[in-house]
Amino acid sequence: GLNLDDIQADILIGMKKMKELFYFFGIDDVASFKTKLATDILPLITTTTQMLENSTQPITLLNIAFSQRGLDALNVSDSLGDSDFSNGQFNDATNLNDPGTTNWVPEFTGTGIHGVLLFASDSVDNINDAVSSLESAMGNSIKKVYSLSGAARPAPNAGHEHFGFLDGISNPAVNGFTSSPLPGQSNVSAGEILVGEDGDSGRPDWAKGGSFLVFRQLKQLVPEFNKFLTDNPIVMPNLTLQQGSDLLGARMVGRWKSGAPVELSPLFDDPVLGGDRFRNNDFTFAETTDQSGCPFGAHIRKTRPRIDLGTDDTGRHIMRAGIPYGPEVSTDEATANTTSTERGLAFISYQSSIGNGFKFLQQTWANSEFFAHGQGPDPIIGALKGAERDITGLDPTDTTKTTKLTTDFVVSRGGEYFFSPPLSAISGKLSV
Ligand code: N7H
Repeated sequence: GLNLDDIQADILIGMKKMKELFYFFGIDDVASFKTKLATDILPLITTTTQMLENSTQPITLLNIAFSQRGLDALNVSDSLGDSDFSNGQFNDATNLNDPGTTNWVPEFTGTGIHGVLLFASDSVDNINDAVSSLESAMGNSIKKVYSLSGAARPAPNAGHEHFGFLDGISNPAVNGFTSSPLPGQSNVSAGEILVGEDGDSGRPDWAKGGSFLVFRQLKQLVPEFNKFLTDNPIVMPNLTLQQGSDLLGARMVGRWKSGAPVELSPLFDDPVLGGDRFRNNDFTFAETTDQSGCPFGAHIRKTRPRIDLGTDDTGRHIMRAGIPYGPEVSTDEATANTTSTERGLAFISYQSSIGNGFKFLQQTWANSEFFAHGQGPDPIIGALKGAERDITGLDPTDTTKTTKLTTDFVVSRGGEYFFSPPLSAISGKLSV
């Protein structure tokens, strides 16, 4: 079975707290860092076992992950067997169809990021306390290169991402970990998320129970997205203009803001359904050419096609653990329909293979104009290097109609590929 004392907390459960800080660091003094990794960081790392009960969670949760450059700095020469990880995300920007790297956070384009510390807690004060005490313990062995603060949105939008949609609904159930999968949840072998576990092979022994962590800072143009919906309501006799705009947004995502799937509630939101975890994921997609349920191109259909591929056993599952960053839309921004302060999603996914997980979903599914029904790219995250995205199927009254998206409402600001090691590697291989 899985050794839950050895697996970091964020991977299988997610360090779900109101606040999270991503602290990207470089290693300056390797010998000193190795010593302190074992003595000062290891005791603070939150395990999956600890995460299972509120009573065993520390005030501030901590996880750590390393980039390939970080492993190189630590003189770890074993290959983890993942070429995307080894090459780093900056070298993947073109493959991912990012609109160039001028939008990238400069620190993600350089070579200075060796690792990331993930701090999560109920308050920013708690996190700041944990950061300063860790910084003083680490002394000059590391330096901060960049950081990003994430926060759940204020009530009543906690749990919703910045476009307004409930997030964190659909993550896979992991064999040997998830005791009672929810209706409609995918079931994956542990090796689809964790390296060296059932279904995954070819890794060094010390990596078993670890997982590749994909970090992406995804800027969201919220006022622009809202304006697009307002300008392009789906016109149906029984809908007001506002309802028509809401319907377009729901069909782009595949869910209403409450989380209710459009496949089950095609024309109007159903907040009771959206909030019911026993029902809100319990569906598959019907092969209707009229796309009267969920559009072929909707974000959740692109990223998890369910029956579209004939089986859900696709080997293309990720565990998502992101959190919003940036402030709420201001009145000025809403009035001007223009973003002036950056906000978005600090996207995190865990998988045992970046090429089968995040990268496959982004590159082969979301960006593709033809997968799975030839409807164009994903209207939320699909990218064509900044070019116009033409999508059919969003208007249920005429599925041949092309919706032209001249703006990317989600813009990559880059990120990095990391490996989240098991605790036994933190005390062993990485610190000796
Ligand atoms: Fe997505 N959104 O608000 O529109 N996503 N996503 N995502 N996403 C999901 O099911 C969103 C991104 C997946 O199992 C929901 O938990 C936004 C990337 C997958 O049915 C919503 C951004 C990738 C699923 C959003 C973003 C994915 C999923 C429904 C960027 C991978 C589960 C809530 C800013 C490459 C599909 C839920 C399933 C769900 C949104 C990014 C993948 C609301 C705004 C980059 C696999």
